[in-house]
Amino acid sequence: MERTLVLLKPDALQRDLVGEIISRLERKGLKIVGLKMMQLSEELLNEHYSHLVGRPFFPEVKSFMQQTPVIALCLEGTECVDTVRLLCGITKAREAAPGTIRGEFAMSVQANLIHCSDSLETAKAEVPRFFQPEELFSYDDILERYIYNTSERE
Ligand code: IDP
Ligand code: MG
Repeated sequence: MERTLVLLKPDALQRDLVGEIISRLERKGLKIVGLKMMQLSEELLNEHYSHLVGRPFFPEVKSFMQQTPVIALCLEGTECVDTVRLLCGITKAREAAPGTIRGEFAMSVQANLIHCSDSLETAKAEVPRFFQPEELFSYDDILERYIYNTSERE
């Protein structure tokens, strides 16, 4: 099954939205297979946001992402990369669709509460960037047969 990386950004911690956001992901039916708090280094951010290097706002984004530790999650589910992107909403939070995490709780382009991998290829690079193999868990989800039908579960 697909896995995707989620980061709850410093604004989520400062605004006491960690539980709300994790709860939404959990209730959707996504399986938590990794979860930890970590302080992001300059080096890790340069790699993680390499597509933003050279953009005028990049130094501020990096400083923002280091203001507090972040919560990193690895989620598992059928086609979960796209699903989690849909739940998050677009980057510019004040225009994100109602019902999405950014659309419900944020106004900013920068402080938009959550990061999630943007494609399966990106997720495959991002999950091992943030989690060691022993920090990821496989376990039976007893509700899985109610979350997916048989053909969706491979
Ligand atoms: P995404 O988080 O929706 O995938 P990206 O374009 O990958 O968006 O940008 C990564 C993060 O960089 C954004 O979530 C946001 O925090 C920040 N960012 C992106 N564009 C801007 C901008 O124009 N101004 C300020 N911050 C930005
Ligand atoms: Mg992105």
